[in-house]
Amino acid sequence: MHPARNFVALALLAAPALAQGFSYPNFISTSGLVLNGNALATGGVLRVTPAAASQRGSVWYSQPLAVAGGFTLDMTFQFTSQASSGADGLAILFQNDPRGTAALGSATAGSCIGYADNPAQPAGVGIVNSLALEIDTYDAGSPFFDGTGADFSWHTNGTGQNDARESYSIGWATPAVDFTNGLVHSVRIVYVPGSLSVSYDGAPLFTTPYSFASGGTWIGGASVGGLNLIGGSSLYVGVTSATGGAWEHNDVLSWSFTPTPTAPTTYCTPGTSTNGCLATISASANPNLALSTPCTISVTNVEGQKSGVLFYGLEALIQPWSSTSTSFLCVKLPTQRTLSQFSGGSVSVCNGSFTLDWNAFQATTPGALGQPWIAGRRAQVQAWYRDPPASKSTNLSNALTLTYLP
Ligand SMILES: [Ca+2]
Ligand SMILES: [Ca+2]
Repeated sequence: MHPARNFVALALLAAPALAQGFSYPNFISTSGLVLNGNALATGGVLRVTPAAASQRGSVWYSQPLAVAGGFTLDMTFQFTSQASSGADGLAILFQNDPRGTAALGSATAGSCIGYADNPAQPAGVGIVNSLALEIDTYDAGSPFFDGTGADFSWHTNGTGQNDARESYSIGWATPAVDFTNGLVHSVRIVYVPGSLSVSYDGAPLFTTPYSFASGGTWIGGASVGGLNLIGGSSLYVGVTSATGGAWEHNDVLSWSFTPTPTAPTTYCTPGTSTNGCLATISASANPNLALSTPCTISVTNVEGQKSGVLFYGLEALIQPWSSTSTSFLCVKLPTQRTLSQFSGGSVSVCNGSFTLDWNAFQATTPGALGQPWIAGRRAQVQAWYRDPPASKSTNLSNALTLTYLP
């Protein structure tokens, strides 16, 4: 097979699994998204509402996505062209409303941010059976009583119509750097059953107890129930916005959603050693922040009596090891090496192995790449070993993705 064609085919087959997730580095294409109301894509940006009075928009990924086992959602956003201090911000939504990908909240107040009912109006249209993270840019008075005009706030009303009144919040925080300053900011949501963690501009901001199954607690102290999930595990994921008598461009610049793998996953393909060995990597479980879950990495089917090393990076990037090698480098630089190892076993036989206690390495290597780890962060791990007759005198295993759990 032609080497270049071989590489392309392998790269396509071996890419990390992104099943049931999405990634939009920009919105030059909105393929896979459903835009409602005044939402539009312009210049590679998703403008959920434009800077004009009384706008309303929602954007949904077209398929329900698995949420129940945990996920990581990343978004970059920007508020510009503010009039009358700017309004009303964005809300990130998780919902199973009967309207599906047509769901859109009340038009009667910008403070509903495109998802909520307006309690001052009869016959509301708040998105039912939903959880919202407001990125709220407008400090409204009665009946909403926002905490501030620049806060994140989680809102839910269980299976009923969601509500933007602050009494329906289950947790909120105001970041030190105001997201209404016209600059691009980032938010990351990590959900593990029982907790919602929000990071802002790369630093942890606040964590809220919540489970889609059992709900949470409103800030006033009363309990609120969970949601009815699609097929018991999934919800529509989207973003909404609205403006009223004050306005701004409420823009999303990039957006991704990744369900948490319940187990470590592998990708890429092992190189074939001189004696036909295919070194294969695996791990016992994903690590957690407290390093309390054993995480043992094993590389088996290694050629016997070879020295090697396990190494890792923070992103996957699959590239040929050399033009004549059967191996691929599957980890993007920079990388972190662990200690050199010896494969044991017998000469010319595929019975060697390497092993790494991930937790022990992290605990005994302060400042190692990736530290301090945060929930949802991934490590891409691979093994390299000596094989003198081979191209570059070395070969590599396939690769492993670990995802940090809280
Ligand atoms: Ca508000
Ligand atoms: Ca609010």
